[in-house]
Amino acid sequence: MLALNETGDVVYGIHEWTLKYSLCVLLIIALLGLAGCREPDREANAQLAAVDFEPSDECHICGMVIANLPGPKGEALLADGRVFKFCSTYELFTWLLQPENRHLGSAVFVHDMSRTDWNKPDNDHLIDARTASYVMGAKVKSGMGASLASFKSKEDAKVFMANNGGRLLDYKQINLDSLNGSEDRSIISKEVHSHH
Ligand code: CU1
Repeated sequence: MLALNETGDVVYGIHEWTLKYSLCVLLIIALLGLAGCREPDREANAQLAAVDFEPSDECHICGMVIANLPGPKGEALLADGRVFKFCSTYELFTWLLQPENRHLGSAVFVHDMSRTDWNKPDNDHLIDARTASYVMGAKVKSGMGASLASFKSKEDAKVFMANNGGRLLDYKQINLDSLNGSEDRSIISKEVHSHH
């Protein structure tokens, strides 16, 4: 409903304004609704994004500067927003598998070592730890504990294993027994500790 005022300008009738206002309100409600829907997702752990490792980050367990150590790293994100970072996948799992922490990790990330430099794993290659494949006890230098190399693809894990030894595990097969059962643990731990 358009009309001309005395000076000849087009003015909107009240109905146009009401309609536009109503559309705006509807749009805002729709956007709020979408935002509201995302919240339960986050808590249910679907869509948390990996958090970058920073050069000064220290390991939640051993306190060492994570960037100074070779091999894949791990991090656990909690529903309440806390982020725990670890100097090695081994220490991530050691923490994750403690009875009191078992249900805390809302999202867990590790490096895909087929895509990044072993000595300086890159933030761009953090992957969901729960669907990753692992090679335990390979003959490579890692952060604290046994080397537990993580890969997005099982095929890449097998190639790595063929070159470096170790045995293939998936996420669910990693438990405190498999962590403690690695023959290489004592050797590699000594090697890392001797740098102190
Ligand atoms: Cu550590």
